[in-house]
Amino acid sequence: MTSRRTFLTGSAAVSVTMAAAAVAKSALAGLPEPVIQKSPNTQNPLFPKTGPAYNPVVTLNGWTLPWRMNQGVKEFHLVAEPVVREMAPGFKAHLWGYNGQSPGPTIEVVEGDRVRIFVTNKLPEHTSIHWHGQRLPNGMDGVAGLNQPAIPAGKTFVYEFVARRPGTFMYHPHADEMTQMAMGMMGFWVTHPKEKNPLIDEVNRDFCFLLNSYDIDPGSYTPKIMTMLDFNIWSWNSRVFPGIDSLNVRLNDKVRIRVGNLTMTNHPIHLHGHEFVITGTDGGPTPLSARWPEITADVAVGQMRQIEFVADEEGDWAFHCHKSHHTMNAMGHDVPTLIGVDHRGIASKITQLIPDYMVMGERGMADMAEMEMPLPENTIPMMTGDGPFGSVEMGGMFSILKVRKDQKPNDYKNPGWYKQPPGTRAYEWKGPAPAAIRSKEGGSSAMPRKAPTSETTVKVKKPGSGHSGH
Ligand SMILES: [Cu+2]
Repeated sequence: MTSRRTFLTGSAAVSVTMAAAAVAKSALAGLPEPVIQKSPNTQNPLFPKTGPAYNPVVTLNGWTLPWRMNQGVKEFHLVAEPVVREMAPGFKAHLWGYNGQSPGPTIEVVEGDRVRIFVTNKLPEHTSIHWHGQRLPNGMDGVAGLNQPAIPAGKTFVYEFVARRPGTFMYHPHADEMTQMAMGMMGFWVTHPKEKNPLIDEVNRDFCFLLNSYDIDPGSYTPKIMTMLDFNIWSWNSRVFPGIDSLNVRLNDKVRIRVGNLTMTNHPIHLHGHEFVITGTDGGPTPLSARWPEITADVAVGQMRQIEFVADEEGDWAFHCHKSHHTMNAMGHDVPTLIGVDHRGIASKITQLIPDYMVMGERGMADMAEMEMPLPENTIPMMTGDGPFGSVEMGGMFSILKVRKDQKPNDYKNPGWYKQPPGTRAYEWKGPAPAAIRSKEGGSSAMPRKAPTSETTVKVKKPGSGHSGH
């Protein structure tokens, strides 16, 4: 975490009081110095040093924007600009974002705060910011052309309103929206309740991230901006597994996870090992009578969901989108299903023409995770992530909830792999395998056939049935 100049120096956890005190009164009339983030790693939460205390959120592979107090107003400075985002180790994308990263920093305030946000446009075209879910004066809603003129390239606009209701929100441009969202312009917004709210529980850990998607050809850096539905990179906060940090919590912590969807499709977000309830949406806290246990929360396009649970099962629990192609990375789509196809002969013929040719998919796609196929530079492998027992065969929208007895309160460090107690892991059956009993009875059906028709014969190829493969 570095700042461009000296205002608000130091880490994301910089004391806002101290930073503000270090600035002469006259400087408060000027533009707050923007804080720029260089790291794609999850930053520590930003504890408030003034105003009501709250338990701050942790943005997965992101950070919270420091602010300054100016005569009772919380002032933030967002800079819309081109950024290089490391989406996973070995894979960088040329995106547009805010203050050095995509998504932009999380803005965290308290219900009733008067907020002033300076937005400087360093993009090559005009932009605006819409504050998704906020109650605000019409002229602050950020739809270019409707509520305000667009912010021209090189100019700074000021938004100001009171954060009137607590909850889970986001921000994004409302000018050339398809391009700017396809390029990664978005950010999270959390408004904490001012006082105890019967519908808002206090939690030990409060995580947030945005669902986003890109269309970046293997070997290239810049998203295709005309893609409407056929995206090939499915990310959380512009990171893909194994580049997404784990959610590290202490056993019996009450955990809240806030998710917003700025992709063009829905994402059923699924947690292993626990049940949760949806306690809020971008519309506000969910009434108690409308909460029920779930293990998958579908987050539709433009929606936000906050889920809560007690992390009372130790272990490393998968947490992912349940659309299986969203837990894969950039891939060609035109791959036929080859399961069960016998490649003998064909491969050797093709190899005479294309020396690097590899047979794929004959036994399923799991081989892909192990194969060291030559990939173009700046391409993330399709399925990857080494776990304690081999490849996790996942990419994209996948992470891990790590629940540990000895994780310290407010410690968000990755505790490493879970050590399972002896005798609690699935194991190989080594006894005899009796032959399957097959029924010799003829079946009956609701509409029996009059006479047998000719049968189509399909040969089933089983692993270890003599074909040696490659
Ligand atoms: Cu998904």
